[in-house]
Amino acid sequence: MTTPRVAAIHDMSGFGRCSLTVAIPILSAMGIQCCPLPTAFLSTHTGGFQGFTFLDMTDEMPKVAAHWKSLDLRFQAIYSGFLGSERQIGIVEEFIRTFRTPDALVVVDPVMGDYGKVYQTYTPGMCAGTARLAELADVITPNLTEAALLLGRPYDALPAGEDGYREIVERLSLEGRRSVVLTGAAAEPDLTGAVCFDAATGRTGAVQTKRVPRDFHGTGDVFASVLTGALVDGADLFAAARQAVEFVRICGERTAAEGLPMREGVDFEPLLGLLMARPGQED
Ligand code: PXL
Repeated sequence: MTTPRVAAIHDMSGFGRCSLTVAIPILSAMGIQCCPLPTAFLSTHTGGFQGFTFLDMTDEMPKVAAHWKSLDLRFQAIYSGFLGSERQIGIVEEFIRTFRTPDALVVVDPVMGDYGKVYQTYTPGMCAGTARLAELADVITPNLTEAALLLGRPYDALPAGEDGYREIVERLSLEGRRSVVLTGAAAEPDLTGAVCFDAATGRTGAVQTKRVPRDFHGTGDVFASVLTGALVDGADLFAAARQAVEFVRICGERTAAEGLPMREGVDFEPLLGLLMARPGQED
């Protein structure tokens, strides 16, 4: 069997563990070739650092896509995340239209914000564009902030609790046409995880684990990367979400024990070996 290939369209932040510095090692550990299409190069991510550099890669992206097309490259999945400009929305849409095949999976992580706040570099136009881009996805992985933006509702007015989260994922499914994995969704106070709608079966349900009582930067990227890898590996949506939920929990427990600052992300590198054995795979 040939090694599956994923086109990963995210920024590269040199320090802080998110986006490509998370997606490349995680997908590789899961036995998947990750082909990065960087949207921007930053010295650090934008959450908790001042004075970060930002090199916009917008002009480079169509050239990379054209070269890949000329090589007749095929991808088992296209996985997008943090974008660097409003113009990139159309470029990523075009990339999906060009490289999508009937068997390929399109995962759009509609990265826009967290904890009720939009990220510093995300303009209202980028948020509107992200919602449009997400319409092309087979699977989206919003957190609660991004779900509120996609639904056009105030963050504080979102329905809560498991029933509320079920309502959110069903509303975000575009009448059942796309799968939705809502992250950071706690069905009970001591738990956290995801609430999912699976377009393949029409089933909605919660995938929960013990909550680590601390927040970390970049866990959305760790989650979506494991989820994408597991889906490419043939897991169904709930099994893939279980693997992602458990890996993020284990990373969080280790990082909390070490007392790392939030902005450094989760200390996942020493745990990559677990992805070869896959926690939660038995579900
Ligand atoms: O984890 C999302 C993310 C990705 N990339 C960059 C970010 C953020 C969140 O702040 O700043 C550059």
